[in-house]
This record gives sequence, structure tokens and C-alpha cells, in this order.
Amino acid sequence: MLSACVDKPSTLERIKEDGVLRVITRNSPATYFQDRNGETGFEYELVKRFADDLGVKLEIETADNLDDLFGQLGKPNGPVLAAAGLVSSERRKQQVRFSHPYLEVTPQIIYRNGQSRPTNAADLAGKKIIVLKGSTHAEQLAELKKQNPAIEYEESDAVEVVDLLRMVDEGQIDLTLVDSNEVAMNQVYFPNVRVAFDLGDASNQSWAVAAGEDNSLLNEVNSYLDKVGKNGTLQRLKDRYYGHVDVLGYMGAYTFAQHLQQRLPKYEKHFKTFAKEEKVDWRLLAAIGYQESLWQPAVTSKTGVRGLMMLTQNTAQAMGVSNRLDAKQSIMGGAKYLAKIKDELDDDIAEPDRTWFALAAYNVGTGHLDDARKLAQKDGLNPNKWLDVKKMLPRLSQKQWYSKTRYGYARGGEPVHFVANIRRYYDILTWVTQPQLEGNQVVEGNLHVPGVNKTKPPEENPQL
Ligand code: BLG
Repeated sequence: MLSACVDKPSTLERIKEDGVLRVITRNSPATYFQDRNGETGFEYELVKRFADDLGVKLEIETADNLDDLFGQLGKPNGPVLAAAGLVSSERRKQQVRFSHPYLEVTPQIIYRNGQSRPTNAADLAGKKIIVLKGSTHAEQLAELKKQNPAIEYEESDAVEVVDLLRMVDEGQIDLTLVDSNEVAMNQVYFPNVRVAFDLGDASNQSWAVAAGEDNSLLNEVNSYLDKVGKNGTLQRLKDRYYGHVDVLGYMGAYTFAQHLQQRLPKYEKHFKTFAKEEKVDWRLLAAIGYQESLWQPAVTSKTGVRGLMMLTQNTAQAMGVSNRLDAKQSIMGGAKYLAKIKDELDDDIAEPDRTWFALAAYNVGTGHLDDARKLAQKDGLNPNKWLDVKKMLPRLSQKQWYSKTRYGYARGGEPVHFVANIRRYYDILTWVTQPQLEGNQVVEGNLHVPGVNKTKPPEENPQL
């Protein structure tokens, strides 16, 4: 047995010896949740790469609330690292040690569209406000209340940030205070949620380790975070989780959230039925439907392609669709066609690229896609990688290139945008259909849209 005076292994040595990194986080869309492929989330993806770098297994634990999280972190034989969207504060620094920052966030007061917009701290008086218990936001409000005792707020440890946003969206509370990254992520889900104003300066999210003298893990964490900051990994994760509004634009995000409430529920069961039949993910089909028609069954493109899944006359005929404007038939045809072209792709194309190739073929046809793959091969690129082939597709609209291909001219830029947009919608649909967002109605993979069936939907925007 080792005596106490023998050098104890450092935390880092212990992690490597055990082969396990134990991390505590919160179960929320911005941190950690389950999706179509298992565990995911911004924090999860960042910390999983860290565990991979260390060559150890990652073990995730989730805390019930923030107090629980900080309590667990200090415990002997408890988790050694917290990766949970934590902002460092003076109070917290007495309890834990924070890493270098990885994400800048701004606390934002959130109100409901249609209500009067608060513009400064004094406007918070007389409003029903709830924030997370033990959060830096609760600390901020406590400070404000010292100067302005009329401000009343409640702290809750029974909710997550998405619940707070839902409560504002549905009008159950007037205001909440959450970080800007959470707003960015959830704007596509809660159409009535609006930013009133930034409360205070930007702060930084960091990981935390327990208080103490042993810096081995903290140093390792810091060099890892510095590395992913420099090599672009961190930026890619930020774009993927928080870039929806940047990519869709504010109006796009707002429109998507509205359509999610007003249109998708009408077609959800058809997407599910035919996705199951054709063994594809229903959310992928739904994402195609959104890209094609914004979930509208009666649209016709300039080129005469029609319906919710935008089938050409030929495709419709081949898939047994007699009426392209019938949503159910259109979805059936789209699902069959997607499965068929995916199946017919070269065996050398592996997932996930296989799915992106199938989407491109859905839009531009397999002939042109093959031409682009051949161009990739000629250029020394990999014809089985979407990243390479998508560089070649736009060449199909330039004579110097298409004149030498088998199928000739195509608007090759279109499938590149098509695939990029669908991947974005697919990502969003994946996390809005996961159980954490479904309030008390936890039904795996079902879309529970807040407010639906409770209020009459406003006029639909017929604009494509
Ligand atoms: C696709 C067909 C493919 C066809 C390609 O066109 O339609 N896909 C479907 O019908 C689902 O079958 O490939 S081919 O049969 O090998 O030739 C190429 O012809 C549809 C595309 C066309 C596109 N939307 C689905 O993505 C479209 O409507 N483009 C026109 C846009 S606009 O009106 O000019 O703005």
C-alpha cells in the first residue's frame, strides 16, 4: 500500500493511468444531448476531441443544476473537469479554477415579440423574470436589485435555458436573462423570442477544474484549447452550433421558426412514414422538403418542377406519383427517389459523404454528379469525398470544363448550395426534435412545437 508521503500521481497522470476522462456537464442543446448518432452538443464535441488527444475514454455525467455541478466537481473520485458553458465569475473562482476561454458570450435580456421592449435596467422593474438558479445571470440581477429594489426575479433549478426561452416565447414569463450563444442557437426554434438589450459586457465561457494546487490537467486543457483555437476546429464548432442566424440571416431564422410551427406539423407524419419505408432519416427528408418548397405543396419552379419535394415530371412518373401537388405523394416520391439514387452510388463512397452525394444527385442528377467526380479524379482530388467533388461541380457551368464531360452543361453551383442548406436544416431539425426541447412531453424523435394548437397560426407567408 502506498504511504501518504509517496508522490501522488498528478490528476493528469491519473487520467492517463485510468484511461478515462470524467467530465461533468449540463444536458442542454448548447452543451450535451443525444441526437441521431448518439451523444453530441458543442461542449461534448469539444471535450471528446480533448479526450481523444489524451488517448483516453470520455465519460460524461450530467448535473441536475449548476449548484449540483459545482458540488460534484469538488468531490473526491468525482468528475475532474466541467465543460458546461460556464462563465467565470469572482464568486465561482473561489470554488473552482477556470481554463483559458473558448467562447465569448454576452448576457442578453429576452422579451416576447409584441410586448413592450425594455431598453435598460430600470425597465426590468415590475416584470416577471426567471433565471437559472446559481447562474452568473442570477448574480447579475442580484447586483442590479441592490441599486433598484423594485426589480423582482425568481431563480429556478428545475429548468434549463431552453425552458426559459420557451416560457418567454409562450408568454408565461415576461423576461429572462441568458447568454447570446443560447439565443443564437434557439432563435430558429422560438419565433417570438427577441433580444431586448445586452445586460453588461461580454464575458467568456471556460472549462473548470476543482480548486487546488495540481495544475497538470488545467495546463493540458489550456494547451488543447489554444490549439483548437488556432487550427480552426473551434471556429467550425461555433459555426455549426451557433451560426444558424449568421447563415440563415435573422429573417431566415425567424421564418424557419415560424414554418417549423405552422407547416412542418402538417407533413411530419408523411416524412416519418416514408422515411421508415425507405430507410432514411425523416429529418433529412424534411430538410429536403424545406429547401425545395419551404414545406409548401403547391409550388412550381420556373422550370416546371413541382410540389413539396420538387419532383420533375420524369422523376414523378418513375416513382409512381400521379399528382405532384399532393403533399403525401410528393414526399413518398422524394423519399423513394433519394433512397434509389443513394443505393445506386458507387460503393466506394462511404457515409456521411454518401448522403451528401445522394442529395447532390437529387438536385442535379447522377450523370452530372459523375462528371464532377471524374473532374475531381483528373485534378488529383478524391472523387469519393464531398469536400473535393463540391469544388468541381461549379465547373459544369463553364464551357472549358463541361465541353469535355459526358453529360455537358449543368448549373453546377446549385447542388453545392442545395447540399449546404439541407445540411444546415438537417442539423437544426436534429436538435429541435431531441427530447430536451420537448418540455414534459418526452417522446423520442417527435417534434413538440411550443404554442402549436394553442394559438391560431398567423397568415402564412406565401412567398417562396
Ligand atoms: C432534379 C431531378 C433529377 C434530375 C435533375 O433535376 O430536379 N430531381 C427530382 O426530380 C427529385 O431527377 O436528374 S436527371 O433525371 O438525372 O436529369 C436534373 O434534371 C429539383 C431538381 C431541379 C431543381 N429542383 C430537385 O432538387 C429545380 O427546380 N431547379 C430550378 C430552379 S429555378 O426554378 O430555375 O429557380
